[in-house]
Formats: sequence, structure tokens, C-alpha cells
Amino acid sequence: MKLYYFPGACSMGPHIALNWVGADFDIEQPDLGDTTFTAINVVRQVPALVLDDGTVLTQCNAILRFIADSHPDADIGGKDNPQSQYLINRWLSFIASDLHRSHAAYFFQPRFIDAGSDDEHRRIKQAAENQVIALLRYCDDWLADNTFTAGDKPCISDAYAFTVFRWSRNMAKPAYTFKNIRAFMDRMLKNDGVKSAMLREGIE
Ligand SMILES: N[C@@H](CCC(=O)N[C@@H](CS)C(=O)NCC(=O)O)C(=O)O
Repeated sequence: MKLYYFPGACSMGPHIALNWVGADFDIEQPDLGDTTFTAINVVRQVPALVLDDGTVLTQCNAILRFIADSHPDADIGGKDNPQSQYLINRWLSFIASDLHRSHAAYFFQPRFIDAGSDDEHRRIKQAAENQVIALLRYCDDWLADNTFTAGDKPCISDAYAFTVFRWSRNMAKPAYTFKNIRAFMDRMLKNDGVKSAMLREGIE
């Protein structure tokens, strides 16, 4: 099995989950423009997970769900419990569709305006940052009463949340300055699967 990734990108969510289930896998940073990689993922994004039989899996949440469901004993996806699965899926959706996406305009303004000026880029970046901070406030409120996003032990939505929380570190109010998010991140930083993924990806 091979996970295509970039250090600290959303692919770190699946990386953490693969560690949690004890999977045997290689990792590789792709050249997004190279035809070898576009043959694997035509939309030129990580993560992509290539299984031993050559099957290619893409889309962070689908990969996370696959890892959890194919390793039920690891219990990181709400095993046999529809209510728990609902909560995990709800958080996966929120992180992908809201939190992750809001960062896109912060990092890549030219994708959001045609031939924009520096001032327009600056305003898009600021608007994106405002949106991220509002969403982080919601996460912080939730984590005041919850140890992890969907219960009292780490699951796939935590792997993704932890990964995306790191992206705000250069914003005016980074995720780690929110008290409950900080406590969540500290818990995750002590987790072996998280530590191993960060080490292997070469990030602090
Ligand atoms: N909807 C995709 C989003 C993947 C995505 O945004 N990947 C980013 C890294 S976090 C990427 O590969 N970006 C490269 C680019 O867009 O040029 C998923 O859930 O897998």
C-alpha cells in the first residue's frame, strides 16, 4: 500500500489513521504535474492511497472511512454504532466542506479571482482568515464538552481535525490559541500514531 502525501497536508489525516490501524504502507510525495501521478489522481491532489492490488482511493474522507471500516477492530470509525458513525461523519463533513475549504482562499487567492490585484488578494485572504477563525470558535465550543470530536477516544475525524487545525498557525488567532482546541491538540500530540506520522513527514 502506498500513500501519496505532502508534509502536513490533509493527507496527514489518512497517514495518522493508517498508523492507528497498524497498516504496513509506504509514503511518497508526488510531482503533481507529472503524468505518473495524474494517472493516479486526475485532479492532481493528495491524498491518494494505492492498495496492494492497484486500486486507487482518493478523497480524504472516503479514504479515512475505508481505513476505519476495513479495520473494525481498531474502532476508529464508530464500529457497529450508527449514532457514533453519524457524529464522526458529521465532523468529517464539517472539516472537509467548511474548515478545510475555508483555508483554500487563505493559501491560494489567485484561484478565487481572475487577474486579481494585490489588494484584492489581500482582501480575499483576510476574508478567508475571518471565516476560519469563526469556524475555529465553533470547534472550540464543541471541544469544551468533548475530549475528542466524536467521543472520548481518537477516531478518524480527530486525525483530520488535528491536521487542519495546524494550518492556521500563521493567522492572527491560530487554532492553538483557543483553549479547548489547544487541549485537544496537546492530547493528539501525545498520541503515538500522530507522533509517528509527523516524524515520518518531517514536520514539527
Ligand atoms: N477534496 C479533496 C481535497 C484534497 C486537497 O485539497 N489536497 C491538497 C492538499 S491539502 C492538495 O493536494 N493541493 C494541491 C493543489 O491543489 O495544487 C480531498 O478531500 O481529498
